[in-house]
This record gives sequence, structure tokens and C-alpha cells, in this order.
Amino acid sequence: MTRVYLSLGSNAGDRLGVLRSAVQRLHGLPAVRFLDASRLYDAEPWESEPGQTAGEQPWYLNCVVAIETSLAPRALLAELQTIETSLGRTRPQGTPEAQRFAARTLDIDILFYGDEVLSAGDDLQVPHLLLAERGFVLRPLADLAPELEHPALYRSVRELLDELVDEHDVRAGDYPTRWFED
Ligand code: PH2
Ligand code: MG
Ligand code: MG
Repeated sequence: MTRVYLSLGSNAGDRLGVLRSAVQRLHGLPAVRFLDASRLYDAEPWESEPGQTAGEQPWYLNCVVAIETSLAPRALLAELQTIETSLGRTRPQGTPEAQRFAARTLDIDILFYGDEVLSAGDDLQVPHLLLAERGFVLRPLADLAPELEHPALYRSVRELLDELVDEHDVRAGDYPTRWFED
């Protein structure tokens, strides 16, 4: 079994309901053991469509989830994409940029897969390439694993958060700490 950290985000529809359902779906995967989830954060959109200001995009509800899994990275990614699709994420037509910037009901990204460093195509870069630049990832990750060391940057999550320069607003929302079923 490998310890994996996932970033979950939603900025369309019933954001909290979608994140709760995503946790339930993770519970339901036979090759996955759900471990824990961070608090929830209201986070300013980190990128907006070119020509669009961040204020025009709805804010995200973000969290990080820890699991253990016997699935290989690509098999895990396929399961996560199935969950995204079944909870209503449609992948818009058009250029990769158009897809990247579309509002999403649910996005699940692999942050860490054990201490592996993988570069297996655009869709599977582990650790996540932008992890160390994003408050909406580092804040919830530090709830769960402050001492976890980034296998390529050799810095702990807490150190990365201390050194972070990210102007995007990330607010610990007024949500229950145990917002998910475990
Ligand atoms: N996800 C993105 C782009 N921008 N911004 C926030 N705050 N949270 C996200 O999860 C997020 C984002 C692409 O996946
Ligand atoms: Mg993402
Ligand atoms: Mg994604």
C-alpha cells in the first residue's frame, strides 16, 4: 500500500456536497483505504481564463485527502477521473487551455504518490508540479502532513508553506472540522 495525498477542488454547483460525495466514492474503491481529510478552505481561483479577472470566476472549495492504495499511479488516476465524471465534471470541448480554465464541479489531483517522482505525460506528473506555489494546496496539506518531505525539493510541507509567496486568498471556511464521513 502506498500513501497518497490528493487535492480536491470544486467551484461550481453544490461545492460541499460534491466534496462529500467524492470522499464517499473514495471510500467505495476496493483498492483504496481512506485515511483522513483536511479542513475546508474557500480559495480564490488561482488562474482564470486569459482575459478574465479572477473575480469573475467563482471561488473554490478546496481540501486535501490522504489515502492508502494498492493501485499503480495510472490506475489510480483512472479511478479518480471516473469519480470526477460521475459527480458531474464535464470536460469541455476545445483547446487544452479552454479545458484547463473551465469551472469545474470536481477536480481531483494527485499531489504525492509515496515518495515517487514520476513524469508520465502531461496528465501524470507526481509530485504535482505546482504544489509548492499554491496556498490552496499547501494550507490543507499542512493540516494533514506538515512534516512530509517533498521528494524532489527536499523541503517539508511546513517549510514550503512558510516560504510560500502566493497572493491568492485562502480562507479557512466556517465549516465543521469533521465535514466528511470516515
Ligand atoms: N484548480 C485549478 C485552477 N485554479 N484555484 C483554486 N483556488 N483551487 C483549485 O482547486 C484550482 C484553482 C485547476 O485544477
Ligand atoms: Mg487541478
Ligand atoms: Mg485535475
